[in-house]
Amino acid sequence: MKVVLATLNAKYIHTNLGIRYIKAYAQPEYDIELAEYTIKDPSMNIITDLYKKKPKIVGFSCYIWNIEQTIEVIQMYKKIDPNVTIFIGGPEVSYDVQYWLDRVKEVDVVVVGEGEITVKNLMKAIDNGEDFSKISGIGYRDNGLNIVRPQTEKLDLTTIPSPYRFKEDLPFLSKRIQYIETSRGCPFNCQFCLSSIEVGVRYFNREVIKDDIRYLMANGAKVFKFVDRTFNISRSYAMDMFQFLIDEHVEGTVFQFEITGDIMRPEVIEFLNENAPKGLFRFEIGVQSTNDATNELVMRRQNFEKLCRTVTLVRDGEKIDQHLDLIAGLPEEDYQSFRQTFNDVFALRPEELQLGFLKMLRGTGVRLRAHEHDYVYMDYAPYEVLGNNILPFEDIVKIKQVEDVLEKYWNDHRTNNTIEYLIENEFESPFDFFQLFGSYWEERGWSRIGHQLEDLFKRLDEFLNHYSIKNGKITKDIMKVDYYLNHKYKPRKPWWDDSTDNDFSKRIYKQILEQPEFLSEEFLNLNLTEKELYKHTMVEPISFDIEHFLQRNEYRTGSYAMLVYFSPKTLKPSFFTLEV
Ligand code: B12
Ligand code: SF4
Repeated sequence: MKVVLATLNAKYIHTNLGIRYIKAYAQPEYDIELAEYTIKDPSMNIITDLYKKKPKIVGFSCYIWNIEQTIEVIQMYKKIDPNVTIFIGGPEVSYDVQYWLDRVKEVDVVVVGEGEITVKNLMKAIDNGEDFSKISGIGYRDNGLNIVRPQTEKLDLTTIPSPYRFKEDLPFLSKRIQYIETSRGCPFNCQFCLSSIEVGVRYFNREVIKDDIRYLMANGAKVFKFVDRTFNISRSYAMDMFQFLIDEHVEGTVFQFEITGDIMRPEVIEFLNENAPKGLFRFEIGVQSTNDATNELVMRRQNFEKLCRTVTLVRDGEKIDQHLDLIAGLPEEDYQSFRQTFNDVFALRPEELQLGFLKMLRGTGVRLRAHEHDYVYMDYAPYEVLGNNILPFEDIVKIKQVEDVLEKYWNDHRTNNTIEYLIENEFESPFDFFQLFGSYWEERGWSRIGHQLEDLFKRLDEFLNHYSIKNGKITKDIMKVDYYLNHKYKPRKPWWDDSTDNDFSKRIYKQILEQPEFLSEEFLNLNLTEKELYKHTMVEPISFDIEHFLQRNEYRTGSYAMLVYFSPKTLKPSFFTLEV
């Protein structure tokens, strides 16, 4: 009996852990074949590939990112092989089972929740020619009636076999993300999240997981993401795992975690700041909203003060990158309140800040009570919110404009110094800067065209000219610093008047060669020959002392030259000042 479990991942780098667990659990009685595609693959290619495998049963793993295309694939596939039995499972179809049975007639069984035990039971039943009436955790049709049987058995995660040891995965371990689960379930009740529905938290066997991680690292895996709903619920469990990863990690590996910021103990972070190698860990912290009324409505208990303490400690430790998430469109969070949330969180200067828009996931409290806040949202996945009683669609569109420039300018860290200056000196708040810039960006039609890195500077400059900021000169110069932090060459079309730049740099180079003592000791220690000076440095006029700025974060204005040295070894720039 040939069984194939298929899925469409969001991108090639992702893998599907769910179908691997189901395969591992079905062995040795059943040997399931896995087939992974991506949502970019044409449905025709997917059905052609599946057809070649000649399965008797095909199971599809369904999530918000693949459901609509999966349905298309299922409907096409059933036409070419009407005798195949089709199961669907996964978080997207574990709720509203009646709806899926009614909508996708080509599907024979919908599996509800955890799939390991259920899929094995289904295969046994099919193998023995039995009907499905004794199997729990499924929805199916019987004489035209939809039957939905709730799940009764919970899997013992401490004895579950490893999903990481399949030979066919070996060639891909270094190229794809390895998802690791050390627990299932979440003790919190956030009403927009599917994980709030499952009751209780169950743990896997820690030592087995450690062995799996050792095996994966030894076979080339580099990027690991722990999919635990909140990794740090148990302090001792988290500490034990952190210690293991610090002790045994292979150079170049990265481990990402979803962390609940406010329950993280300071001593855990102090431990990580002291012991973790830089870049080994990356934290994702969902802040979502700082509005207390909103958090209360979605039953999210969050102590923002404690969360700030965690984020600040992590940031100051400079060991761990942090990614903070916000959700726009939550109940009672209007545009002004979201602006406040954004500013509260931006004040923490996370390396990455992501704006998401509320998705009314099937099964969640916000969806069940959508009428209480007059929600309108997309009928099909991703069920994104289009408005509610206090956030009209126009405001959602405006916030999307913020998201666009935030990604390009802040999250990519191309203009950090410029943004810091602008929000401190020119705009009322960080949100206002991103909003005004985002709206201008859209007006100019830039969201529809591609751009090179250099263009980002030109576009920011164009916006700032349009906005007539007070300190245009200094801002242009800070942009120069940001530019040379990432580029070795002068921009093709500079955003400043460069008509006298050539004469200026000739004069400065002459001065450097004749009187090097006017430069700092650090520069003199480089011992550059004349040839090296021309080859590895750039000179630009600048209206503030760049060394002073980099050391003290203060702008001492005047007439200066900025000398940038690009080390051929480290490829990193160093900045020097010359008063002119
Ligand atoms: C990895 C991940 C991603 C990856 C995608 C990975 C991939 N394969 O392509 C990325 C980062 C891209 C992602 C993005 C998003 N995600 Co996500 N993501 C996850 C995460 C963290 C892990 C999934 C996992 O491996 N779990 C562990 C496995 C073992 O559990 P499982 O997948 O549920 O599988 C079990 C059962 O569902 C079932 N099952 C699964 N497949 C099948 C198949 C068959 C045939 C059967 C019978 C049973 C079955 O059995 C499995 C074993 O018990 C989950 C949260 C979580 N911890 O589960 C969220 C989650 C799946 N994501 C979610 C959401 C909302 C999103 C986003 C919309 C968030 C956003 N930014 O707005 C985006 C959408 C992206 C897009 N392009 O549209 C929701 C799911 C909503 C849904 N209905 O699908 C989850 C559950 C988070 C949550 N708590 O709300 N995500
Ligand atoms: S948002 Fe996070 S903390 Fe809240 S229920 Fe979901 S996983 Fe748990």
